[in-house]
Amino acid sequence: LAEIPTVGRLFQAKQLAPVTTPFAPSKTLNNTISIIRNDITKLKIDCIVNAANESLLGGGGVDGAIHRAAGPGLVRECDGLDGCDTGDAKITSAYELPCKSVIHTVGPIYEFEYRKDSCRPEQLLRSCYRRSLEVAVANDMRSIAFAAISTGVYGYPSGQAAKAVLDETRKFLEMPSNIGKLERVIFCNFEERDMEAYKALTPVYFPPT
Ligand code: AR6
Repeated sequence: LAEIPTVGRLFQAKQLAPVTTPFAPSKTLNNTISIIRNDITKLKIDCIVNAANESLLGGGGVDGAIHRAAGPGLVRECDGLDGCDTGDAKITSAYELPCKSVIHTVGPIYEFEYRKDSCRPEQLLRSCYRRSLEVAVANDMRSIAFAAISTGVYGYPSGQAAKAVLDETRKFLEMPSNIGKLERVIFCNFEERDMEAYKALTPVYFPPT
């Protein structure tokens, strides 16, 4: 974990352009958040969050990469979970992965949910992150890394996703009952466009101190 820099450290090292933000700067919160570009299956932390589908039985993208790296034990355990609703999250062991547990969340299919109600994709994406963080805390996880849920084949625009994710995460970490529970929350991106979105938006939600 010490090798993964937090935004607290990055903001100290770099002079950032002034940001307009309604959020108070917090050294503690900034030392909790990391933005990295990596293969999430390589992270030696407590838990990683998979962008699954409602069946929980595997698929392409990061889901495929996680199942391949974990080995067949993972799909056997997932098979016993009776699927997962969109916006919810369930935890399993990590099998051959270097992390301890995997949290599987199901993000919204952007266009499908948007057609029902334009607010639904954001509500469901926020719910994915909130539920994953709740499940992590309930299972005594101290460090968690998120793949960029829904921004691949499910089509959620990167910038809009990053806004909802950072806002929901800040709110979660600030709740009195959650303070001190998570040592590190890592946003583990794969695509440059997600990195750009997080780099631009993190100082708004976690302003430099
Ligand atoms: N590590 C980190 N991020 C990754 C990795 C990796 N190894 N591989 C891909 N990504 P997606 P979704 C990024 O499509 O949009 C599956 O078939 C990827 O570049 O994996 O939520 C499921 O079974 C993108 O930025 O998930 C579902 O059916 C992000 O992970 C469906 O896809 C999410 O892209 C879920 O779609």
